[in-house]
Amino acid sequence: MALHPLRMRLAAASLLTVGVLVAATPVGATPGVAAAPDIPVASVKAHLTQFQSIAAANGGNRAHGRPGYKASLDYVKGKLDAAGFTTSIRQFTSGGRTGYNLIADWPGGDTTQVVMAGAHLDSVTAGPGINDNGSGSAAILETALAVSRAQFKPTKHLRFAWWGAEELGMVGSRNYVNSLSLTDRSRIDGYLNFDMVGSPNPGYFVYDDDPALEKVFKDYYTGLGVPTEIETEGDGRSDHAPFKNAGIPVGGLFSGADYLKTTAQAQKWGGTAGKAFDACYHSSCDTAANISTTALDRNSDAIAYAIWALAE
Ligand code: DTR
Ligand code: CA
Ligand code: ZN
Ligand code: ZN
Repeated sequence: MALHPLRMRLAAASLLTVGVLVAATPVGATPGVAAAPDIPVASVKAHLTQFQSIAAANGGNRAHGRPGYKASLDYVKGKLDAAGFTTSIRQFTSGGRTGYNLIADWPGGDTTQVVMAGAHLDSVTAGPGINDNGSGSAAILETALAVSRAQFKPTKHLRFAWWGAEELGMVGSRNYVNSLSLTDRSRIDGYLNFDMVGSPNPGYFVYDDDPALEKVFKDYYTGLGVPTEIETEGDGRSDHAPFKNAGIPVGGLFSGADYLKTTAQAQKWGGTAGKAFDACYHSSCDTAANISTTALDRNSDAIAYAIWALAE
């Protein structure tokens, strides 16, 4: 096994400074700032496989008020509990059916400065909802698990959320925001939303609602050399809207729904011009095959980058 150069430097540094706490800083990194991990896309896809199986075992969907929704929630909660998160299920009612949000807090950090990331976990009734929104749900789940693996100790407090009944009009996220006191709302520094981040004919769209949050994602993509555009496919059409309406800064990523990719977009991003970003949007074919691994990987890594940068 070859020693990683950073580990070699760490080993050398600790030999030279016995009894003194030192940390080697990788070239190009800021001292005292932990680097965000690379999120393993295979692990994100493994969660998608689980969501697909859950839908298959529950009438083909994971929709609000159906058994596939609660099974999805229990799967995510089990992973988070095992990783050391403090989880809570918040119940609400919509259309005569019980809905559930899952909130997961990472212990520690300043709870008057909360960095929050969320994704809706419900599908439409037409299908298993793997891109919409197994993708965002799995990407933030794996980021949360990476926080635990790294035993990340950020200055700010980290909170993750999986929303119910987004497809009925952002019911779960609105219910959550309404449940917060004005003080608790003011403690949320920023809310990041991830709804459709693995579209099969992807675009790379960044929410432009808040300049500071927008910049973090743009910086990540600039580093990758991948151009981005401002998200315009239905502004406010996802769970960031209730937060924004409550005066909380919001940001997020999106890889496109039923709008068609233009020729200019296909030139810069690849894929097929004249075809929808997600031709299986809200359809039974939104399965595990309806995912661009590249988009899912880039967006998952961008989420981790943003969480690390904003929380530190
Ligand atoms: N509301 C989403 C799909 C959607 C459409 N436009 C946007 C823009 C930003 C995020 C998501 C969306 C859904 O069907 O769940
Ligand atoms: Ca990755
Ligand atoms: Zn949808
Ligand atoms: Zn969605």
